Amino acid sequence: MEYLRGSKNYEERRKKQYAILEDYFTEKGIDLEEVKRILKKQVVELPSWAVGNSGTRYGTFMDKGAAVTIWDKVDDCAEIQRCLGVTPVMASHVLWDKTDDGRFEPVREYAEKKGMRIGTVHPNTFSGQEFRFGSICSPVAPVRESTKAHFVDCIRMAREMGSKSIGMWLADGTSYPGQDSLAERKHRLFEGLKTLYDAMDPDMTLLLEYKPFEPFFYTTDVPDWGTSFMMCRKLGEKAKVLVDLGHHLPCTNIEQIICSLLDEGKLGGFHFNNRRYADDDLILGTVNPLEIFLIFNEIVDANVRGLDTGITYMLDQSHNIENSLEGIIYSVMNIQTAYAKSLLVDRKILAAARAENDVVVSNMIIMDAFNCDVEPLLAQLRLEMGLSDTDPLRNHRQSGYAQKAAQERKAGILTLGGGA
Ligand code: PSV
Ligand code: MN
Repeated sequence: MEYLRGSKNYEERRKKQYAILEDYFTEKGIDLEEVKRILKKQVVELPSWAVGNSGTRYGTFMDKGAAVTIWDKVDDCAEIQRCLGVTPVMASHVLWDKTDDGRFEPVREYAEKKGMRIGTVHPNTFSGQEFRFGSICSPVAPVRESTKAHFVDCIRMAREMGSKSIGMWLADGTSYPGQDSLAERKHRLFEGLKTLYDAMDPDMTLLLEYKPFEPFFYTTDVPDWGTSFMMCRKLGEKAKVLVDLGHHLPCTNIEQIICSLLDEGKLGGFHFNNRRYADDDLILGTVNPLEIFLIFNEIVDANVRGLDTGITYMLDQSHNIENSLEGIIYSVMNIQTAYAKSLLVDRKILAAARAENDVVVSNMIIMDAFNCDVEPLLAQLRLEMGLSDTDPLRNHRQSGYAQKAAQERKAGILTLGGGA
């Protein structure tokens, strides 16, 4: 289907709109050159586990040509990068990213050939019979020991792939009161994480994820940002909190969590997804783009205050009814839209309004930026980045990549059941 964005007039209009935007923001003292410079530097890691056929625990709808092997996944991520220019990194999940001989240097070499590198490596502590009562928090000592050995092996894989970060999500928890000693589980948690932390190279970072429930429903061993923060603080400098948007209870104010973690120098990264209900993992920003904008607004605010944020941005999604590559491209576009808008907040006038406790105008200033149409700015950005089309989705659709993959690849399921 040819959407309006395909027409030549639309592109021409965009150029004129960009000139108007530039004029408007220059008058406000906001330099669009600087805004573009920041946007060009942003890097979003693509989840290897999102590009194949994946689904929910109820089933998987198949797309012909979806990635099956790790090599297909690198190819798909390189195609996404060709269209977006800000996604030269593929995050890896050791559960699904396998090589025939267990060696991972070839993955690094293959990725490099494709203009990509490997980002955050995610250990597996949830898929396997041994994890019935947890992994490092399990009351079963041999399971704790084999999980620690797995951690050490994950560091080897990360080294071989040239990755500098480990993304740790523990499925551990209990389902019933009385099932296990919560205090002992907390101690086991720290001991297990310490093994992982100590095995890391000095230039590696541990990103510790939290989640309030699932697959266990009475307690989760790392249920919230406070627990993750506490563990990271005890572990040391190289450990930081990973915020997966889906892992919050309804009404949680995520931007406030972001602000606090940034202020404490402990925000490590994001797993972005749509977050309508827990781990829904759908296209980011399709239901509540305001939330994404407000999160970026806190990041920009921290930067303006001189904090070194150094955040690892990742997607953690699993596309069920939409085509994966298209869902991912659209998600990154939504990230860029939110980031661009947050860079347009008139912070000088906002400070003045706040000084007068003018709550209505303060909010209006924020919303003015949110309501600004940044498409002409992003189109200009993509032109300057040398992308072959200002619309990444159109770029992908017109490339013939999907049709070629459908002809060349064998059909297969990457993940069985359970969305990411
Ligand atoms: C768990 O729900 C999670 O968010 C963790 O990041 C996992 O590693 C990922 O999804 C894939 O299952
Ligand atoms: Mn996640």
